[in-house]
Amino acid sequence: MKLYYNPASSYSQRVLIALYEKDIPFTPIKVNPSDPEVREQYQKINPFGKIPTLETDSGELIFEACIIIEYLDRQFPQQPCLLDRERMLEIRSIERIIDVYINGSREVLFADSQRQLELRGKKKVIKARRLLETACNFLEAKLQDRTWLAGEQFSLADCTAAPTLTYLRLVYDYQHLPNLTNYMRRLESRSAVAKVQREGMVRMNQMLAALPYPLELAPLAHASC
Ligand SMILES: N[C@@H](CCC(=O)N[C@@H](CS)C(=O)NCC(=O)O)C(=O)O
Repeated sequence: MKLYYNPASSYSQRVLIALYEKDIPFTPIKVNPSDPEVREQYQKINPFGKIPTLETDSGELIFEACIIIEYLDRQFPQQPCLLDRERMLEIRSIERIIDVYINGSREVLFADSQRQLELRGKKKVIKARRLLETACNFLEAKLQDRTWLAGEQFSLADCTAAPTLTYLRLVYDYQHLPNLTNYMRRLESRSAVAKVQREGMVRMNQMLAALPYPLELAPLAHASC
């Protein structure tokens, strides 16, 4: 099984977390779709030019991070079970909320942070920030009485949340939300998440250094007792 990915890509990281959590062997193939030559070749594998893509041993190509994780969970039933049937709807709904409202808004805020000052903060950005705040508050409420986003078992929703909430700290510091902040600390204490963060850091730091307007990951403050 081959995974076409990039260590700094948050969508790739979702899948890597699932692979590491389940200890599934795979062949990693690093791709940089922003290189035009690489992109042209890669589009023969994924016509959208998006990473990640999973190629199964029978040559089937699977696109979209959440579908790849679903495939892995079906084929490799070992723990953790990432899409528990009983919690399926909630897991999927949280995954969508993170992908669309948190990650989507994060991308809008990121693009805005790289515009000239006088061009920033337009209507679309204000709307994105509102959606982002609503989605973070939604997760904060979910985490009131549970360890992971869909209950006591680590799931697809958490594979999606870990890289998204890491990169979110570039443009939005959510540490006024204690449940979400403590949840991020719990995520970082999982070896699969820590490994993915370590592997992505080098490339991410290179990308941050090349930005016209500098950004930094807001560090997670230490937990108060
Ligand atoms: N909906 C896709 C999104 C994947 C995606 O946007 N990947 C980014 C990297 S994080 C990418 O390939 N960007 C290159 C491009 O858009 O050309 C998924 O869930 O896998």
